[in-house]
Amino acid sequence: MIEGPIYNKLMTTRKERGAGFLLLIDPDRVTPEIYTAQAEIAADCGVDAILVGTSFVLDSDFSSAVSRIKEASSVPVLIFPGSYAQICPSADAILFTSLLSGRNPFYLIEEQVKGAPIIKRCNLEPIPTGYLLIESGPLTSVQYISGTLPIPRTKNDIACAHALAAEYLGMKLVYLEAGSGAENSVPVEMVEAVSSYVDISVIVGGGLRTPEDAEARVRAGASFVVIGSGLECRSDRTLINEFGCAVHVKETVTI
Ligand code: 1GP
Repeated sequence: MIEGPIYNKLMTTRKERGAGFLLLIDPDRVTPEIYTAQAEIAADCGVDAILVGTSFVLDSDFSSAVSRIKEASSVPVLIFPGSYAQICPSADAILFTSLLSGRNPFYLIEEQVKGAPIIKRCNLEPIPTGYLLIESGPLTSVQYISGTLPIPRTKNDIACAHALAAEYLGMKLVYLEAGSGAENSVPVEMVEAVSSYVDISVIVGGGLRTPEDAEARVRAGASFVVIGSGLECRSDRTLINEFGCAVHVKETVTI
C-alpha cells in the first residue's frame, strides 16, 4: 500500500520533533465550545494532529463534530473510530485499526470490512494500525464495549509478539492503549520493550495525566502520545503547551 501524505507528515514530525503529540477529542465528553476552542489553539500549542473518536456515540452528531474540528484547526484531523458508523468525509485520514489483542472477530475484521468501502468513497487516507489493549486497572469503556481481554500489564513478551504480528501484517503503526481515563497508563517498561522490538512506530495513550507521564513514554521509545482526558473540558493553552513541550524531546532546551 502506498503511504499517504498524512502518514508521511506524522513520520516527519516524529523525526524532527522527537515524537508527536496527538490530542484526542471525544465529542461525547467535550462540549462543541470546548472542542472548537481546543482545535483553534492546537497548532500554536504544539499539537501535531487531532484524533476524533469515541467508544460509542451517545447523543453527539459525530460527523458534524469532525467537520467543526476540521474547520477550526490547521493540524491534520484523523478519525479514531469506535465503529464504522463514525467514518465521515471531512477528516484528513483515519486510523484503520484492528483490535489485535482481542479475539473478537467483530473488532478484528468485521468492522473493517464494513468500513473499507466507506473510507474509499470518502477519499480518506487509511493508516493501518494494530490496536492493543493493555491491562490498566478497573474495566475501561473500550474493554467493555469490545468484549475483549487486555494484555496483562507485566507481560511485555505478549505485547511484543502482538506488535510484531501487526508489523508483519503490514500495519504502519501499533497503538498501546490503556483506555481513556485509565487508572494506570501503559507501563514505561512495556513501551520500551515494544518500541525496541518492532520497526513500526508506537503510539501510547490512555491515562497519561501529566506532561511528565507523556515524556516518560517518549523517552522509552514511543513515537506518538495521545492525550484526551488529561485535557478534557479545558482549552487551557498553558497545559496543552506543557504537553507539547514534554513530547517534543528534540525541541527541549536543556541548560
Ligand atoms: C484513549 O488513548 C486515548 O483512546 C487517550 O486516553 O483520554 O486517558 O488521555 P485519555
